[in-house]
Amino acid sequence: MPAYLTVCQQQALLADIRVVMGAAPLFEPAMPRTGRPFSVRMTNCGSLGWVSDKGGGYRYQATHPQTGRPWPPMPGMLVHLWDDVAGYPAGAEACLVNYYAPGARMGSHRDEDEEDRVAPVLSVSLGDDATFHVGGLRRGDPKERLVLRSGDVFVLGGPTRLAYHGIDRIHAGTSTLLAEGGRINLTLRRVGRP
Ligand code: MD3
Ligand code: FE
Repeated sequence: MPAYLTVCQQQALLADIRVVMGAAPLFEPAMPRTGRPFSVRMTNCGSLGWVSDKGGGYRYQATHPQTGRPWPPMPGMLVHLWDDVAGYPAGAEACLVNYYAPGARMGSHRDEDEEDRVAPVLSVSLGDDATFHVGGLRRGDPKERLVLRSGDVFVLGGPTRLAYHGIDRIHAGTSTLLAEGGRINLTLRRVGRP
């Protein structure tokens, strides 16, 4: 849903996310086994958050990996967004906040750490444009590329829910929403089966 959020709504949502990042600072996730750091920094809000590190691998947990505190609550705007567009009877449990500085990227992967694969994943883009790719259920399947812009909301449901996808690059300087530049992506997820 291109330009689903007005600039005013993007600013209000960003203010809420700044509060989240104040309580739950961005951390540097790392690959399982190798410990290689991601170029994307992350935090979460909601009852569960997605984390990854060398020893523990990909997982959802109720607390911040560095502060040990529970994740801050999901802002009301995101609760309402999920209720308006997810078309799912149960609420989102996790909102993963990804911060891409210019130059950061996210390699092709599938979101498969959720027990509930029926609920959609909902993505909100804030800040600089990004080139996004989505393929099929196999890594080698042909990929489609599109640009995600600030205010776009993407609903990943049905067969696309388990498709390979990633972020190829951030187009620095294409938005003034974030004073520091770069891009924030929010993904709202249902983790457990209702
Ligand atoms: C397609 N984030 O956090 S959001 C992720 O822009 C992630 O930060 C990207 O991939 C980002 O896991 C892409 C759009 C998105 C999210 C989930 C999907 C696309 C998807 C699940 C299946 C297929
Ligand atoms: Fe993903």
